Amino acid sequence: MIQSWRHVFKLDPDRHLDDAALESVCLSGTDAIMVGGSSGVTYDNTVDLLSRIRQFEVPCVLEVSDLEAVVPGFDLFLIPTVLNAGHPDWLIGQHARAIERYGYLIPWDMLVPEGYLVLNPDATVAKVTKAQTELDASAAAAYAQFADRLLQLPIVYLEYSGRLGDMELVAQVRRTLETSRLFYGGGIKDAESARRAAAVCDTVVVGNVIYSNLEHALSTVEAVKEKR
Ligand code: 1GP
Repeated sequence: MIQSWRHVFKLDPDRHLDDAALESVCLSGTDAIMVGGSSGVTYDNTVDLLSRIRQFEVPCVLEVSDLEAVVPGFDLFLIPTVLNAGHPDWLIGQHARAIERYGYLIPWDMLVPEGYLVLNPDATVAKVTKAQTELDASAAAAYAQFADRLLQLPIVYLEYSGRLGDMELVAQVRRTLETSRLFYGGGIKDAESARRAAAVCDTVVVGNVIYSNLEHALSTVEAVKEKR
């Protein structure tokens, strides 16, 4: 499923989106809705958002960030591992604990691992994971190659959440990838920034702007798709 995604909207269960806005996001032509956030994600707000999205046909996946908020009923479950985390908990520790506790319940064939590289030091995810964000393009490419060639992760995710990243770095990382799909997220606020990101990655993830400027958010779908 992820192989065909060019554009994804990421919705945060902890943020409010009224019904009309949610409808326009779900009917926008985006390839999927990813539900996730770095803080304030609970079982209840995740169930609530999923049931609202399920009124529409768009694929809907959960990016798991908190074990207490894993809700059944999504099409896939994306499991982030933060490659440049400052603490092994975010690389593998939480994951191992989850498997130990819930292994018998896990629908393994619905799980897709994502190798995250967190590159904006001001993002909540960088703070939570104590990510080593000071990576130049060749260091980022080395992490990405490790994820691609050795770990064989289907997704490498360059995460600049909250600000537009270094598109040269993104392009360099993409050139090194053999099979992993390159997701880019962070600071896409209009069609122009979406176009720039689309030119250098496989899948563009759009988050914040949905809540600050819906019209601009919707314009990113066509902008990304026209680059194909
Ligand atoms: C966040 O990568 C996504 O996890 C999207 O980033 O919210 O900055 O668009 P923005």
